[in-house]
Amino acid sequence: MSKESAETFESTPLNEAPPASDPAVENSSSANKKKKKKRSKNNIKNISLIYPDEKYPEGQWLDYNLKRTSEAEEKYIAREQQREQEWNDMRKAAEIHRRVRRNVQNKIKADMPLTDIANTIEDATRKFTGAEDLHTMENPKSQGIGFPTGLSLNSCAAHFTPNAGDKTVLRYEDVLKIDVGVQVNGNIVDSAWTHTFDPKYDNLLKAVREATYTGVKEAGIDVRLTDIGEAIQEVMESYEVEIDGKTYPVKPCRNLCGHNIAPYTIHGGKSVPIVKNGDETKMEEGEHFAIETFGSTGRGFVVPGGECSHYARNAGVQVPSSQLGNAKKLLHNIDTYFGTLPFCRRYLDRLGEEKYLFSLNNLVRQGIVQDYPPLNDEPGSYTAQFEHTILLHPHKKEVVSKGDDY
Ligand code: HZT
Ligand code: MN
Ligand code: MN
Repeated sequence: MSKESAETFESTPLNEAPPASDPAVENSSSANKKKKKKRSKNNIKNISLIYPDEKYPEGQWLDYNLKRTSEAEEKYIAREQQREQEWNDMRKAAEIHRRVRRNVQNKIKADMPLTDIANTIEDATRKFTGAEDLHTMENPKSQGIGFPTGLSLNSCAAHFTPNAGDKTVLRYEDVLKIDVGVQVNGNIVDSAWTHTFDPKYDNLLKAVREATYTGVKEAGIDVRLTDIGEAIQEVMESYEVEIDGKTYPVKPCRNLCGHNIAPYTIHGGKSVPIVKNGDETKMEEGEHFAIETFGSTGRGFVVPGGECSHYARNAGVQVPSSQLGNAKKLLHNIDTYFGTLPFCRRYLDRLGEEKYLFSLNNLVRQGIVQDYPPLNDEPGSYTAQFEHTILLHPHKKEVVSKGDDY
């Protein structure tokens, strides 16, 4: 035994004396010897009587062999720390999301321009994350807006946000989906709700809120995506809504989905259906999912249409700069300020980009950038959405974006 370990051994009090109240102590006193002759000399009895609180002394603690620590153990510890960091980043983004939405919920009024609503949300996100000026940030992608604020009205279910000059004003009769993204180190919280002023839409909102909660309840490690869709569909279709004297069944928008979220990637490759679709792919431990459902008084099917505002760089598509022509500077700015995070035209305007539309369209045509046009159900219909981001921990799931509002 080495000198050091011998010292370690001696400094570790093993076989500590049992508690003073223990009968074993009394037993050893000579005064009691005659009196207690009938009791067992060796005090062998159920050990729980000696340790009534069931807390037993710890053994000797020794460090592992240094070599083993530096290999398997260190890798394990690093991965564990990275997971804790990721979860903490998600909780920071979620806390910001709750504060951003509380702020806009207190300000939203009929007759507000959608541009003002978007700026209220996005300015608050920039302040909370310390991402007010992308030009002076050391790492402009380290935290901030996760994706463009969705402000989709009525039959438009998703992916509308105003472009420059948009004059759309929110009206009392509108059904507005507000979809907000916050990211910290690329960990994106994606959560949305539906705002209405008129109580005539209450059953539509209730159907979709309950459908989303059902998706959250069904989600879990090893759960098949089609089974989540089936449960969502059943709840959604159990509702109807009467609007202006006409009764509508609430239909899921069957070609809209939830999705997993990977770092700096809003769509990680898995889609969570909101109808039974036969996809037997399973959710896995450690994944993050956006659980979102859309209900409609229309067809329950969306088509792309209208002016595009949302875009994102396609991950892994690299193109020689000789092929970029006029789009070279624009792509450089996209890579610098957004990477693979979705962005919108307003964010390019803010960076000082001008007359970029031709270049942007070229990048879309070449597959370097993906466009996400507005998604619309039939004209005159009403669509609603609720969405939460969940984390699949080993033994429980965390609805990280949950608030007291929804
Ligand atoms: C795309 C672009 C964005 C992801 C869902 C969604 C808003 O419809 C697989 C399933 C932001 C998000 C997305 F700018 N989309 N969640 N919140 N939109 S999606 C999709 O394209 S891909 C769903
Ligand atoms: Mn969303
Ligand atoms: Mn989403």
